Order: sequence, then structure tokens, then C-alpha cells
Amino acid sequence: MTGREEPKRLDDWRKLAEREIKRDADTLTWETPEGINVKPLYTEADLQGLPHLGSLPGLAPFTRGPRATMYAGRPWTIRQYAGFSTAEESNAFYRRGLAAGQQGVSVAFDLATHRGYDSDHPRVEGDVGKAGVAIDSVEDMKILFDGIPLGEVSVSMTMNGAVIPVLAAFIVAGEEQGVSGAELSGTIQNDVLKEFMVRNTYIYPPEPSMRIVADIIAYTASEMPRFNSISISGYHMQEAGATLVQELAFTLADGREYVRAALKRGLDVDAFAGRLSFFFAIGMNFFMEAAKLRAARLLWSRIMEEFAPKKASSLMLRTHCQTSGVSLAEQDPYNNIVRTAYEALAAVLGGTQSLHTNSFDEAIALPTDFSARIARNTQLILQHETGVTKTVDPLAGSYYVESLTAELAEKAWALIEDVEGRGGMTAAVASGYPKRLIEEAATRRQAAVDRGDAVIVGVNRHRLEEEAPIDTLEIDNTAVRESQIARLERVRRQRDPERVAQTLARLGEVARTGEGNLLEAAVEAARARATVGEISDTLREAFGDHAAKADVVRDVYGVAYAGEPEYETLKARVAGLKTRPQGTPRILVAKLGQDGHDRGAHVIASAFGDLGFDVVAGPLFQTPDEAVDLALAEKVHVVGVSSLAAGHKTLLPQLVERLKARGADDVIVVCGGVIPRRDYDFLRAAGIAAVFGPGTNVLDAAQTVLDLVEGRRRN
Ligand code: SCD
Repeated sequence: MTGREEPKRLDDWRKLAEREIKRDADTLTWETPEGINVKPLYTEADLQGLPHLGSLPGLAPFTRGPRATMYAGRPWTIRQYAGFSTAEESNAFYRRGLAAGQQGVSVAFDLATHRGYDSDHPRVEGDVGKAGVAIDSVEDMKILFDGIPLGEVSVSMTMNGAVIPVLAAFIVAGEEQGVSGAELSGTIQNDVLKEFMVRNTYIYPPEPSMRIVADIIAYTASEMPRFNSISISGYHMQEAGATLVQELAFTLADGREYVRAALKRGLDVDAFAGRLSFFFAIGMNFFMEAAKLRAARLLWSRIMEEFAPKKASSLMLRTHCQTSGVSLAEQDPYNNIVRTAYEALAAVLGGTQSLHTNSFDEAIALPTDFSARIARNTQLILQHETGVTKTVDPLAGSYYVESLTAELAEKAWALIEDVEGRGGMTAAVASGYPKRLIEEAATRRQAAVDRGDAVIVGVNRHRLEEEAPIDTLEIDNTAVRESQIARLERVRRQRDPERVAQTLARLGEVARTGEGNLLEAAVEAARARATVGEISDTLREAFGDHAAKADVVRDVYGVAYAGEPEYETLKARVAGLKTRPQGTPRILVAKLGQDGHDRGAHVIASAFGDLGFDVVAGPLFQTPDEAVDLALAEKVHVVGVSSLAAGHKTLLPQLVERLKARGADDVIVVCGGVIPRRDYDFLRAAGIAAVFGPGTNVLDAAQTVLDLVEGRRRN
């Protein structure tokens, strides 16, 4: 077709389309949360003038993939992220996975380890062994990889806060297995900027945290050439509610910032750029997710050009992907298998290097052997049965996908430049700008789901009348904690205390003076069997702790609902309470333990605030005692605890007890988050007035809280 014929033919199509649907064809255009108008039809005309077309895989700018042959030469790595309770149990789980076709290991640590606390620390009573494996010292690390040859199997470790002691322990565990640093392959997440934005397992303030990142890049560049020094992650942004454009832009802007930090440390760009790696989430917007990975490679290459590297591999974006956790539902959970399979296919069509597929029970608990098998097989079937590995970048040339690739790249670039104008990502993060944009997007999304505009099958459409319970895994937190404490005591008894003190003192000096490499010094301390907590505390003394400020987004949830009768009635009911003796209902939205997943808490705080509640947004990482102090100081009627990391059975009863002990048993306690149904009775018996599981409509929750407040008011 010639360029001249195209508009006329399109006109014919439009007439035909409008006859079919009996309305304007433009009404079929879908505006995505990214602000992209997805048309019902793309044609050759949409490809005209797209600047990125015509490239080849394996060659810059790598839009079509970082390798020339991609999966035809070697399929992506099946790398399932897992870890729970003790090192022994996690080790057995990895070995079973590897025997069943998994190709790489990926360690999930518990939140105590993430935040640099040993398992016997009083602040982490509810966290040990819960959402990952507890690692206190090299001895745990050795058990974790027992029988797994670290020179052959690549290991990813999701660690950011306590990255120095954990990576040091890994290096020493390798050494004691007979594998030198030079032979170790794998990836350390080491991406602290997104921790300040969304994931919250930071420990130190931004500046020393950036030094830690740079020191790790420097150390691995010289001592561990096969090891990827960082996994620059957008995954957690999308989990926190970011649009795909935000995920793309903030991740690449983070990457740019890390490159600058490493250059400032005196490194040559080609010495480290080839070992930077990335990590994205893959949600349900199928084609857009595939296009996102293509756009990411295109843009990263553009960013890296600025630093004038000599090696082509320095321009290359290689990435891991994980299917989306937030897209999974507690309701009708086998639907999650289907969701995960589509997302996995999108990741593969986008050209990922490594992939984790979620287990269908992930919205509720840690995977069982059964759910883990289905998740792994989802990838094995893609690799062996579907033929998708046979051709490189099969979506290339698609009118729709190429247009999306260009549009995502353009929108993300504008946001990257916006961040640049704010002084780069470290400055933007410090100002709270990206976090605020993500929280607004999350709140908008929640309103769309609650209103039914965004359909989730089994949740707000085609919901089952009755849900059949499924078997989920439960961790006995007390038993794990006891066994960790016993091993810690043994380690402390058997080591040379003088050597520990000396190596820790040296580490402290490196931290304080800025001279020397933190990881190098920590490796010495780990060899001497200093624990994760001790190494972290040494750095804490030098760097201090970071405390985030809790901000509440306003007028996003409410704006989406404005004028709707149900919403307005509820709002009027809240307003009505103002004139009663008790006044406006006050709620403390609390986070207990080391659980930093705060999207739910933010969305609740924001929606309740718009409804007219007085909302106190509690800080992260509170002990039950601290939450009670705050509740009493703020004279709240309700404490709403958001729990996503499985600490609820330990921490919630403690909270109720402490309130009682302080004579405040009229304060209503409710909770929400990832709480398995089997725990509901336990929590109610412990005095929790209402439990809001995953998929709860926020207006329903608000209604219940109001009922409780009206029925059980003070004075
Ligand atoms: C690849 N190779 C090929 C090839 N393709 N050789 C020939 N032909 C081809 N077609 C080579 C590569 O060069 C490499 O060798 C080796 O094969 C492995 O390939 P790779 O592409 O490097 O794959 P992999 O080793 O798996 O590395 C992938 C990443 C890495 C680069 C992306 O960083 C990674 O594995 N990341 C995983 C991160 C992760 O699992 N994170 C979990 C986060 P050489 O190396 O010799 O060149 C979980 C998380 O945060 C969850 C949420 C939460 O906790 O909050």
C-alpha cells in the first residue's frame, strides 16, 4: 500500500468499525494508567518515522535483545526466588528445585537479616525466618549452599540494607567451599535508591548507602569478574503501584546515578558497566510489558552513551524479570496460575535473561512444594513445548508493539529528564518526588479496582460465592528463632573474640574515614565470624540510621469517587460524627516489625483521609509498645495494622495485650494485608475486631471500621 492509499483505506475501516459498534470508533481507544492511548487498530502508518526501528539483536542499542541468538542460543535462566525459615530448609528447597529443572538459585532473606539484625535481637521477634531465610553468620551461609557448587550454579541474593555483611558472608562461604571470588557467579541486588522509594529495607541514610553501592561495584569489578554487582530494580516500584512508565524511568534514572557514583569512586566505566544488571516486574498489560523491556534496552544504551564507554557490552541492558505479585488474588487462587503464565510469556517476548514465576499461593503465603512445582513448570513448558525460544524477538515489526516501544521510551525519557532537572535521582528520592508519584498511581489504581473499572476476575467480577480453602505453608517462627539463637551462641562461643574485635574496629575505621573498601574490610570480619548484626552495627555507629517521613497522599482516591452515592453517604457519615461528643474518628495506620511493604498502608491512609477520618500515619518498623505509645499520644479510636510479611500472629496479640496493660482496651484494633484465612479465628480470639484480607474493597473496610467505632465509642 502506498502512503497515499493508507488514509483512505483507514477511513473505510473507520466507517466499517463504526457500523459494527454503532458509535464513534474513538470510544474504543483505551487510556492506560501510563497516559498512553491504545488504539483499536495499528497500521503500517504507525511505524513511519519511529527512530528505533531497524536494529539487530546483540548489537547496540540492543532493543531486540542483548545476545545475537537470544533463546535460540541459550534460553533464559529459570531462577526462582525462594527462602524461608532456616538455612537447612531453604537449602533442601533449592536442591529439590535444581534437580527438577530450575537453573539458578535466588535467595530471599528474612526481614531481620535485611535490616541487619541478628535473630536474637528483641526488635525482630516476629520477623525471624518469616518472609525468607534467616542468616546470622558465615555458618548459616555455608549451610544454605551446602552441596550446591558455587563455581557452577549462579546465585542471586536479594539484599540491599545489610548488603555488606551478607555479601561478605557469601564470599567467605564460597572460599570455604573451595571457590574463589573470581569463580563466583551471580548477582547481588544492592539497589538502595529504590529502597528509599518503595521497598524500605534500608538501614543507613542515603549518602553512606550510596557509598556502600559504589564500594561493592568497585570490589566486584576487581575481585569477582563473573559477578553482577547490582540489580537495578523497578520490580518493587510496580509492586508499590507505579505505572510502567514510572517503573521504567525511575529504574533507569537510578542506574544512571549508580554509574555516576562508581565513576566518582575513580572506576573506569568499562571496568564495571558490563556487570550492571536490571530487574523488572511483569504485570498483566501483556504487550506493554513486552514493549517495556525493549524500550528499557533502547534507553539504557542512550544513557550509557553519555559516559563514552569503549566496550559495546557497557551499553547493554541485561535483566531479570519476575511476574507481578500484586496482580495475584487471594480469591479463586488457581486463576493466579493463568495470570502468571501470561506474564511469563510477556517477559519472554520482551527478551528477559532470567525469570521468576510466582506461585499461585503467593498472595497468601510462602509457596508449598506443589505451588512451586507449577510455577517452575510454567517456565519449563514455555522453554520446551511452545517453540517461543526458536526465534529472536518475535514481536519485532508489530505495528502495535513497535509503537508502544517508541511511546513508552518517549514518555519514560521525559520523566528521566524531569528527574535530571531535579538534580538526579538521589536528590529526587530525598525530596520524596518519585515516591509521591508512585503513591498517587497506587491510590488511583485502588479506586479503579474498587469501582470495578479495572476488572479482576474472581475479585470484582465473577466472584465465587464460596471459596474452597487451599493448603498453604506455615512457618513456626518460634522454632526457627530458637534454632537460630542456638547457632548464634555456638558461633560466638567458638570464635576468637580478639580477632572479631580487631576486624570490626578496622571496618569502623574504613567507614568513618572513607579510606579503603567497606566490603573488603567486612570480608575480614566475616572470616573471623563476626555476625551480620555486629557488622551492621559497626556501620550503624559510623553512618547512623535512616528514618523515613510518612506522608499521606490526599485527594486521589476521593477524586476518583467524587459524586458517587455510596462514597458520598460514607463521607457524610464520617462528617456526622464530628458533631458528636467523640468527634471525628481517628485512626492510626500502623506498621509493626521489620515489614516495610507500605503500599497498602499508604492507600488506606489516603482513602480514609479523603473520607474524612483523622489519619495518623505511623512510622515503619515499630514494636507493639511503640505503636501503643503513639496510639495513646494521638488519642486514636482505632489502630489499623497493615501486615504483609507474616508477622501478624506474633505482633498483633502483643499489641492488644499492651493496649490492655495501659488501660486502653477500648481502642479498636483491626488489621489488613496478606493474612491467610486460617489465621482469622486466631486473630479474632486475640482481640482483633476485623481482619481485611487481600482484595478487600477499601470502602467496605471503611464501612466496617465506622460500624465498629459507632458501636464501641469511648466516653
Ligand atoms: C546467555 N549466554 C549466552 C547466551 N545467552 N551464551 C551464548 N549464547 C547465548 N544466546 C551466556 C551469558 O553471557 C552468561 O555468561 C551466561 O550465559 C548466563 O546468561 P545470562 O544472560 O547472564 O543469565 P544469568 O546468569 O541468569 O544472569 C541474568 C542477569 C543476572 C544478568 C539478569 O543479574 C540475574 O540472574 N539476576 C537475577 C536477579 C534476581 O533473581 N533477583 C530476585 C529479586 P557470562 O556471565 O560468562 O557472560 C527478587 C525480589 O526482589 C522479589 C521481591 C522482594 O523481595 O521484594
